[in-house]
Amino acid sequence: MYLTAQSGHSFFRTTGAREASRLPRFPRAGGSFFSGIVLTALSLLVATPGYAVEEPLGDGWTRFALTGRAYAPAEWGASSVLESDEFWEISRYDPGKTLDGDPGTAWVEGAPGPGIGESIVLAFPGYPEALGFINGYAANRNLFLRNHRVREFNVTVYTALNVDGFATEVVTYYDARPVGPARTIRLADRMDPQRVVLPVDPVAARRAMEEFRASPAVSGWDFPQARTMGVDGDAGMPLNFRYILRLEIAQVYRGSTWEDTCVAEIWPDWGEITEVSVSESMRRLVLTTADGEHVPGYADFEFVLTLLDQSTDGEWAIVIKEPAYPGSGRVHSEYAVIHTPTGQDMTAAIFPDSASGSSGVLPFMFEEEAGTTYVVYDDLESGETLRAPCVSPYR
Ligand SMILES: [Ca+2]
Repeated sequence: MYLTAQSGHSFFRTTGAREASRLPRFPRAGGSFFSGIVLTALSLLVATPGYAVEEPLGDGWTRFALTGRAYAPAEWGASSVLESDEFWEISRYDPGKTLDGDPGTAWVEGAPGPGIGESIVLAFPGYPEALGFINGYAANRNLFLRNHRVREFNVTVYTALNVDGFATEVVTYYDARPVGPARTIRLADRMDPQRVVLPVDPVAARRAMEEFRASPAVSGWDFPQARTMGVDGDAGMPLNFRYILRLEIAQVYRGSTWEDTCVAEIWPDWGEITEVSVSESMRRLVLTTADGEHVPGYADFEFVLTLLDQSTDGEWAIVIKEPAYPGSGRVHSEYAVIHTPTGQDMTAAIFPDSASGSSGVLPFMFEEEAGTTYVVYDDLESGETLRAPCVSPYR
């Protein structure tokens, strides 16, 4: 809608050893003055998906341009991405790969060398107590060791807002102010999941958000987007508030082969989830945290959701999915077991041996025993009532 020229990325970035061996589809920058003009024009027409174009606006404001999808717990972007010169498609190393529930895919920065100073940016509607990480290129041990892993991130927390509609078809823009200076977190050099506490604690972050909302700039509609649009509070335009975490690579564990730093997965630890509910549209699960924030749990826009049960800790939910658009070919109701912090449908992983997949079982409640959550289900073939342990995407 308010399309502005994106800066800060280039199709001609040198993107590490793996990339260097590939034939570029376009001449490199500087090779021809003319091609530079043509490609600059192209870059304005085609927004590159998955980029945080971070733009300082002065007066303490930074603007982020972030991508999202309905079922992800955060919106995302990155300062660079390997193989992002193919701008008509999303790179297989897009930062969104840290939010896909698949440890076999990763964000890979695209700067020369180990990517010190490159950043991944995540925007959350609530403030997580900690972040979960799967470090490195974790598809297998060999790839993990051959690529760099993150040793330290410098983390800056921002309070941010977006005037509803201040976006393109690809990115949403957030005007943000930092909550204090960047502070360092350290990750372990291992492939299995790790939990890292954030340098700004949830109490301080929420207080900063309250102050941000009440500040003269925000409450008086004197922030960059409002000034650009020439609107004030009387226009009745909704504001979307986010906590933005900017994770800048400060140090790496060196890989043996490639000069590429990778992160396979990042997910929010919301702390205690007190309630799982279905949104008014009936397409999403909404989680309520202990602090009363509402954060995304799961969404599938092809289905209407009904909540059957949730685990005591709110980490698991059973939903019935009924086709939202009858006649689209998907006529059967489905039962799904959802891991709510990551928004992942784990049904297939929990019932891998069922002859007809998830349609051969009827999960209906949770049980907890010795710290493990079990889903209780009817096996439609045998008629038995059985239970299976819930399998987290990261264990
Ligand atoms: Ca991944």
